Amino acid sequence: MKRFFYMLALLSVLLWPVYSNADLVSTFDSGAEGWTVTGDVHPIEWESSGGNPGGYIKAVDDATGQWWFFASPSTWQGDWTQYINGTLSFDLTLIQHYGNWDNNQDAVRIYYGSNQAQDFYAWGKNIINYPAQYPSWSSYEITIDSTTFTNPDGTPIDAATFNSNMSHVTKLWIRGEYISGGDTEGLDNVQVRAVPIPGAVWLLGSGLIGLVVANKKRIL
Ligand SMILES: [Ca+2]
Repeated sequence: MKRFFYMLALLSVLLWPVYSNADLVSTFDSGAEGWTVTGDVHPIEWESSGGNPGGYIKAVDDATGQWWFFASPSTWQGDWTQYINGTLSFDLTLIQHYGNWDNNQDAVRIYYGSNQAQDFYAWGKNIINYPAQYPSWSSYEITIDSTTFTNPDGTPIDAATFNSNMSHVTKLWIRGEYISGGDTEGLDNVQVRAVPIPGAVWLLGSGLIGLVVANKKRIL
C-alpha cells in the first residue's frame, strides 16, 4: 500500500508542470500593461474607465492606407506550448470611424520569429465579425491550434510545425482596423488560456487526497 501511495505522489509531481496553469491575461484596469500599437496609427492611449468593464486601451488610425494592430508586451514572449488547443479571447469596440468597412486583413497574428514578412501564423482574414459600436463590445474566442491558424500566405500549417513553433512565441498581434478610412478602436480582456485540467487528473488528485486521509485514519 505504501509503495502505491508513493507511486501516486510521484505521478502527481510529474504531471504537475504539464498542467500547471499560468494564463496570460490583460484587463487594462490599471494601465496599458505594456501593450503597444504598430502600423499606421497614433500612439496607444489608456482609458481608466469605459471598458468591458474597467480600463481599456485604444488607438486612432493614421489612415495612410496600411493596417494597424495592437501588440502584446515582451512579457508574453516565450513557450506557448501549454496553450496549444487552449483559447485566445479578446473584446473589441469601434469608437469612431469614417469610410467603408474593410476586413481583408488578418485579425490575429502569432509571431514565432523576428521576420515580420514571414514568421507568423494568421487567423481571420474576412472571417471576423466587425466590432460593435462603442459603448458596446464584441467578444471573440478562438482555439490556438493548427486548424484555426494558417501560414501568412493562407496555406494550411501541419500540426507538428505549428506546435513546435509555439515553443518560442515572440508576440501576439490583434488587428485594430476595420475601416478603409480612419477609425478608432478599443481593446479589452485579452486572455490566452491553457486547456482546462482534464477530469482524469482531478480524479487522480482527489484519489490522492483520499489516500492521505485514509492513511491518517489508518483505514488502509
Ligand atoms: Ca478592462
